[in-house]
Amino acid sequence: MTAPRANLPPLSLHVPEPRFRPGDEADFSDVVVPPAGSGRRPDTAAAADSFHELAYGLVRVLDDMGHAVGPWDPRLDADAKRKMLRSMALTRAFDERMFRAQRQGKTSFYMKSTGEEAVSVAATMALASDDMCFPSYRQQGILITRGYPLVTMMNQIYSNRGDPLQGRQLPIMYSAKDHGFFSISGNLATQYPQAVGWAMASAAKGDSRIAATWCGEGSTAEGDFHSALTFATVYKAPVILNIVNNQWAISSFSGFAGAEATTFAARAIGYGIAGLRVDGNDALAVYAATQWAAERARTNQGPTLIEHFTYRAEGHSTSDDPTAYRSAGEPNAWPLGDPIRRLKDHLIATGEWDDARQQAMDLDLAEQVKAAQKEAEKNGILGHGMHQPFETMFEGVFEHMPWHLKEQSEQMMAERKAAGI
Ligand SMILES: Cc1ncc(C[n+]2csc(CCOP(=O)(O)OP(=O)(O)O)c2C)c(N)n1
Ligand SMILES: [Mg+2]
Repeated sequence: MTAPRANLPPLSLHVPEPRFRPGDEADFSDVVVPPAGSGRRPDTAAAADSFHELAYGLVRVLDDMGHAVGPWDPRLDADAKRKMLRSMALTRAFDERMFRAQRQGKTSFYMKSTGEEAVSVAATMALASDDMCFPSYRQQGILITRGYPLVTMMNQIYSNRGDPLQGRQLPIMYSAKDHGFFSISGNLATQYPQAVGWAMASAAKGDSRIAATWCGEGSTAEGDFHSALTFATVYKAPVILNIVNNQWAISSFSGFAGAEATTFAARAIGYGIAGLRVDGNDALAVYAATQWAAERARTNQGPTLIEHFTYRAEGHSTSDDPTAYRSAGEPNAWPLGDPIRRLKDHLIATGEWDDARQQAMDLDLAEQVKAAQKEAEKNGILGHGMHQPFETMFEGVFEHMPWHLKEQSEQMMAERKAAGI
């Protein structure tokens, strides 16, 4: 090693450090939360470089009194808002039940979306039912909003006889082509280039369907994220690129993906893509932003990148213990509140809902989830025998099974027979 030059300061690296660790008091008073209704809503035909400030602001509709205000208010009727509330509450009830099922040993793994329900549910409501979604593992609200059977979701989680994926995917990594829900992959951010490619194909065929994709803020550090943005901007692909900034990537805080330097929505600017930063716990803002981005995509204005500023209120997965690395006070100190409570308060403030109806709804949803679980468990749970024929492990990859797989499958069956199993 050559000696450093004495007349220059030694170089050093900046290593990000989260602000609060276990035992610290969480204080988010310096997080800038602009008043609801304060940001402008450009025309959907406006050039992407004419509203850069929206990548640094925060689109918000619901104010502290529960009123919907400003140019982004999507002016939904009460029925649509009640459906939105119900789908978010159902997603939470489903998460609660499946989390417990994992703790009871009925499945090996589960991931909740607590606190982030608006990001999947409200966005799905703003899309057409045949638009194609390329989610990460934390947007189960898409399937729930589109009415996918809860029993089938649970069958997948239990990897049982009713699992349409025959136990070959990790629990919660659903795939539902007929519900416009692309197979979830454990490899972070692969869904981004896939969504852009699908959107490009849709346009190349002269179709009218658009694509939407979601990834976590941590996943934006993947190369796939950046190559997807390049393709999206070059070809003006009809795609909505969602970043769910829930502050954490397992135990790594958002600073490791670049959050100390700028916003995630600002990634859009370097690519010449329309960028919006949205209050992800405000279901009406998520709806409005998605509707705006969908209109841009449908009218060939190109892609929109939306950062949903939110907070992962619980652990990363059932394999995680967040008390080991973050302050226990963070979820409560988080300034944007809870998405379900905020929409509920809004509906009550406008006289379209009340506490008694909320309670009845929660009871009804809990019963619905419980009944679905009972049904799914008839098809088997973890550790209670083999739920799929052994040879299925070789099937489903190739349209016609190649000779070497046939050979391996036959060998396995012969060995099992010889061993008397
Ligand atoms: C390519 C790749 N690298 C690492 C992992 C391990 N891993 C799984 S989830 C995760 C954190 C992702 O965080 P984020 O993108 O913020 O999404 P969130 O879990 O917060 O929704 C990591 C590192 C992986 N699955 N794939
Ligand atoms: Mg995250």
